[in-house]
Amino acid sequence: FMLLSVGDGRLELNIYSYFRDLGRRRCNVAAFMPEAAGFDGVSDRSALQEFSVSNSESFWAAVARQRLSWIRPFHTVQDCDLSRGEIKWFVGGQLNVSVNCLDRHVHTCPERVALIWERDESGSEVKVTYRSLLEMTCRLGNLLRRHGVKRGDCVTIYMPTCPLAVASMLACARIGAAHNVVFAGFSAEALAERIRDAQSGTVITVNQGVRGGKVTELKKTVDTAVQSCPAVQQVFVAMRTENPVAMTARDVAMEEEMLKEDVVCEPAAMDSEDVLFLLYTSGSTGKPKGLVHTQAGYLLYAALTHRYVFSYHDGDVFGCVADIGWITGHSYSVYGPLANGGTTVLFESTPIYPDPGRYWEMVQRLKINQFYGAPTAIRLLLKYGDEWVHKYDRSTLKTLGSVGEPINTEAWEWYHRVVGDGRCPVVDTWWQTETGGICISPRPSDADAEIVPGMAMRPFFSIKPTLMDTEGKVLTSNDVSGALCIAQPWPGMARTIHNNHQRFIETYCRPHPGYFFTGDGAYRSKEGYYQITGRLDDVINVSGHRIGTAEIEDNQCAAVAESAVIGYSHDLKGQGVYAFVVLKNDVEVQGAALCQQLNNMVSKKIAKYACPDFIQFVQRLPKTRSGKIMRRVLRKVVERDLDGVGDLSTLDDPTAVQEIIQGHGDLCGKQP
Ligand code: 6R9
Repeated sequence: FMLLSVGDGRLELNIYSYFRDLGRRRCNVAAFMPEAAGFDGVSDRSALQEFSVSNSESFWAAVARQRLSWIRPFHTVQDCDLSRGEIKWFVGGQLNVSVNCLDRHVHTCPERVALIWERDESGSEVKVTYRSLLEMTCRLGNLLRRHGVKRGDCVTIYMPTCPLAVASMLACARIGAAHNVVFAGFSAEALAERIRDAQSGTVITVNQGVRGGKVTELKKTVDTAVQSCPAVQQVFVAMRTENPVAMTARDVAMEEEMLKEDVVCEPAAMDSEDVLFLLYTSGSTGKPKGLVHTQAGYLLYAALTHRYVFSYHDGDVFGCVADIGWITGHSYSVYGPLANGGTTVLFESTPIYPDPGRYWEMVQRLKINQFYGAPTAIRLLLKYGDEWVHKYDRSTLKTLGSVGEPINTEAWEWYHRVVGDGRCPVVDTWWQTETGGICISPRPSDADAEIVPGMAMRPFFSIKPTLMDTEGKVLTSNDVSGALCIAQPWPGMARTIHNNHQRFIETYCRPHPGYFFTGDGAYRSKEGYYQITGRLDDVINVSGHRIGTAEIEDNQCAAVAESAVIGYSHDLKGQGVYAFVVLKNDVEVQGAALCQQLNNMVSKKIAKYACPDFIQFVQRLPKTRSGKIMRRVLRKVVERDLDGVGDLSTLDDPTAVQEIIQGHGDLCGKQP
């Protein structure tokens, strides 16, 4: 270099800047992700992305060694066959998830805050350090063990979002039991169905829940549920409020008993592919499916996406406002942040309690750096106006995230401009219970890389999205729409459906052999960015909650002969529920009373959010000659797109449609 610089000044300058840039790029990418230093030919971020896709094994092996703490190293990075639904990662490795989420941080920074519990009662947050969360987890692990919970057992958790719920999840992980968190808004019947399907012998709950200032009787709901779950031997009851509840011989006062336990609990050495948890979600049949996630791959994927999608750094306060009953709460309130040694907020309340400033007052008080929420809440808050946001200091915010459903441009712009003062990148993150963690999101990408409103845009490391046409052929060009598949396995993906591997294969592997089929449709723009267009199956998404139309239709009401439920676009909720109901011959229509009765049934069987917004009584449903209900036709009627109804010649009785159009007009004239 010195020699070259003699004589030709220009050459010196060029060569100097060449080496400087090279050094900087290398340095940058390794500073961004230390593992990258060991990847051949990876000198910038786009090369890193390409490397992760075309050398996914080397990529994940390096990340797994660097970011997880192993009891025994793995000998095989992956052993997968997507066409048979066989997925294994980090084979031969052993680790303990709770050790990865707690002990290793306790060694380096015991007093760091792990959880900030944002209780329903605003301004009464509780901070839990890593040391005390480990202690809580160990006591609980010992308590479960003393009560006979063994490695491989499944524990159902029916609790609001709170530190004891997190400790319960981690205690299961510590002793090698699987957890099955059921959203505390679900009814006794829905809970019972999930307890039975999971073959769970132990339930953990609280005396009462508190949300939006209202008390819910969670223990009573569990009492009702377990009446139809003969396998349940014990129910641990924590006290969320001071009100005593009736206890039976089966019940154990959790906090009291925890105090008697040791604060040290030997962690079980788990195989990478042992089950970490089941989580039920809706599919297109009446029966919810228990997706199974395993230890190492899930944890690693949650941790890496949390770190890179949100640009989470040490010391940041991460505020995911999802309930722990959903996958978002699992991956981004609990496992991702804790694996990264982060500080995570557990949000127990609602966006409008005590008023529509709740989120932003919380951001100010807790100094939140990354805020992760749902479009439905953003749309709701937008309607209350900007003042509720402006009242509070949001200068700590660095990244805003959105998840659960498509975010419309208006909501996106408001989130970006008003909440983030135009300073913070908004990441619209696409993923599913099945994917374990975020798969498509605008970040990570270069700091100045464009972000298009309402688009998830870019695949995460190693994710290879593929669009299929209606014939199942791969669409290779841009500016096309198709069925969204993922072309190669990644560590975070679900491994099976509990007790029903056949359904797993049929739902995700069979539609496009060799690919994982997501059930969503997507558009790939001219630039190659992805935009999710919605479900292709009979699943609707109400305020970010998945419900199968069949689950609602499955209600056994004596007056109903048959029904068809569809989703329609709804201002606030994203999608609303519209039910077409055919009554039995001898039933006299008592419109309002019957509607009330049907609504009660749905909220009893599933949850309140699944109740139809509209119930239209009809004489018959449009069907094909083979007897299949033509939902497409019903959707078009509700969307008032009569031209789009299309060819009705395959219908058994085309006049049914006329009657439905008429009835829809009458109903929607009456109901708002
Ligand atoms: C994480 C979660 C998954 C379904 C998914 C899709 C919809 C999620 C989205 C999105 C558009 C986004 N979805 N994120 N649609 N844009 N950013 O929500 O999991 O409850 O299993 O729902 O939600 O339809 O298939 P889950």
